[in-house]
Amino acid sequence: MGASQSAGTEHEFQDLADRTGFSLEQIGNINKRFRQLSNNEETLSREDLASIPALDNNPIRAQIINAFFDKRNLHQNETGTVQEIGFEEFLMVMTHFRPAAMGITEEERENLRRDKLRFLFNMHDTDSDGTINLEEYRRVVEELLSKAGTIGQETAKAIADAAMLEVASTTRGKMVTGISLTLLYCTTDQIVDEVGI
Ligand SMILES: [Ca+2]
Repeated sequence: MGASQSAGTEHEFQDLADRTGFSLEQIGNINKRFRQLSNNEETLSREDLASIPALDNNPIRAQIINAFFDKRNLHQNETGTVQEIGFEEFLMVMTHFRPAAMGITEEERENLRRDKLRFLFNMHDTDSDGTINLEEYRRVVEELLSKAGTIGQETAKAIADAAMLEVASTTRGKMVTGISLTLLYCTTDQIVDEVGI
């Protein structure tokens, strides 16, 4: 019984490794973490992720959690959200954080970078309309600065407005994919640390 079960898992993991680019060892570790977070259930809810203590002080905690339930990140070519995710979906979201493997081509590296930027962009394009408007951008800046302590909300708003004004002068008030969000690029590594993979 045990043997056939583990053979099935091995086969599944190999299939997932082929599809995601993760190694079998990485998939095993992510699976262990998934089971821990879901209390050994088949699916994971927002509440399960909200229980990660390392996320408590993260200014964009809510967006990080939402990102795991956002269909755009689940490679489903759809918008909207799901209530719960299974291991495969959890892994699909984690592919956005996959470190670049040794010996990949320049083109592959560029694709990975774009993928991460798209993920971050989606995180802040909360109404999924493909652009980040002033209101969404203000929220990003306010949240990122909210833990700085000495910076008040009005200051954060002024910083966001000034940055958006600069973008608006060339793009009519709407930010196109990737622009200025490069500054948030480091966030993906932080997410990996905090989710504990
Ligand atoms: Ca939007």
